[in-house]
Amino acid sequence: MTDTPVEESLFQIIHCFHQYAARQGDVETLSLQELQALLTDNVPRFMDSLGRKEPYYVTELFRAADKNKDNQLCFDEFLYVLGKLVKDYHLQYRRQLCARHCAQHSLY
Ligand SMILES: [Ca+2]
Repeated sequence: MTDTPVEESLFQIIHCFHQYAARQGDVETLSLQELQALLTDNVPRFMDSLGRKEPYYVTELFRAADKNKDNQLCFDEFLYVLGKLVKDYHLQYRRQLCARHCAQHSLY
C-alpha cells in the first residue's frame, strides 16, 4: 500500500526529527543547536518571517517547548514546535487563498 501525501509528510517530519537528534549527544532528543539547525535547514519560510532568525527566538522557543527543563527536546516536546510551524504555515496558506480570491474577483 502506498503512503498518502499526508502519511508521507508525517513520516518525513519524524525522519527529520531523528536525523537532527542523532547529530550529537542523546540520539532520541534535540539539543538547542540541533533544533536551530533543523529549523534553519528545513523551514526557511518560517524562519524568514517575524525576525525568527534572531538567536533569541529559537532559544525562547526551545525553552517553552522543554517542559521537563532537561535542556533537551524529546519527540513529545518537539510537537510543541511542530504546532507552531503548522499554525504559521496555515496562516500563510490562508493568506495565499485570500490573495488568489481577490485577484480572481479583481478586488485589488
Ligand atoms: Ca526536555
